[in-house]
Amino acid sequence: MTRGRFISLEGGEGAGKSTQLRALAALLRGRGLDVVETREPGGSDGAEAIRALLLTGEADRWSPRAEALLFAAARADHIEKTVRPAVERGAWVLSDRFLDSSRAYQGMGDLTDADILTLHRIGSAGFLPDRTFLLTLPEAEASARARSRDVNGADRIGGRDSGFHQRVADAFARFAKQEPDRVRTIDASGEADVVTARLVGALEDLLP
Ligand code: T5A
Repeated sequence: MTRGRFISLEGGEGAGKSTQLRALAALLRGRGLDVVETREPGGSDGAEAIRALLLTGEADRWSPRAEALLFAAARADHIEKTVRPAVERGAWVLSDRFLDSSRAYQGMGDLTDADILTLHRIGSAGFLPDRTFLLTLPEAEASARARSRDVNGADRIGGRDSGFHQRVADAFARFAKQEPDRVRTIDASGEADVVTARLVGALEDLLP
């Protein structure tokens, strides 16, 4: 049996990851592929329970170290229960966020990028996507999109200040530079279907 593929979509708040994930999934299904749509934190029963702990409550509910460990635990469960079995049966798994979000959001303060990669090695044997799309959008446009969606306010992490989110964007850009084969930067501005076409163009080499 042919192994499937694991694709992650990354980027800042409101870049359009969820919108693009749905569109890409529909397109790949149209090409006859078995597609699994998933997300992080979450994507399995255990990881969804951890998601609720991570994204709700007071800003200081978790220390930075506890937060990073919770994300790593959720990811370990998600990979074991959802991602790996699907890829092994030949499915294409599309994940709204994955490891690079932990590297960008949790790996530039009390913990370093190397710390986050160590947690990932321990929790998930270093499992990586076949391709990661980094969706980029000017800050003003992204926060306007996020605001239009989050009518009830941002979640525990999304609500951090603009300096934090700028550091997240810088970290993502560094990963794309360091790993150009895996991480492809996609301009997320413009109409949604135009962005989807950019994604498909950057996936053609992996498609059967
Ligand atoms: N986090 C996550 C960590 O800190 N560490 C980790 O390891 C992980 C995995 C997760 C939070 O957790 C943090 C990061 C986050 O703060 P989340 O629920 O996944 O939170 O939420 P976000 O990533 O913040 O938000 P989304 O993923 O839901 O935003 P998207 O998917 O980027 O944006 P989307 O598609 O919902 O679009 C936003 C709005 O814009 C519109 C949509 O209709 C929607 O209203 N839109 C467009 N409008 C115009 N033109 C386009 N092309 C558009 N595309 C979408």
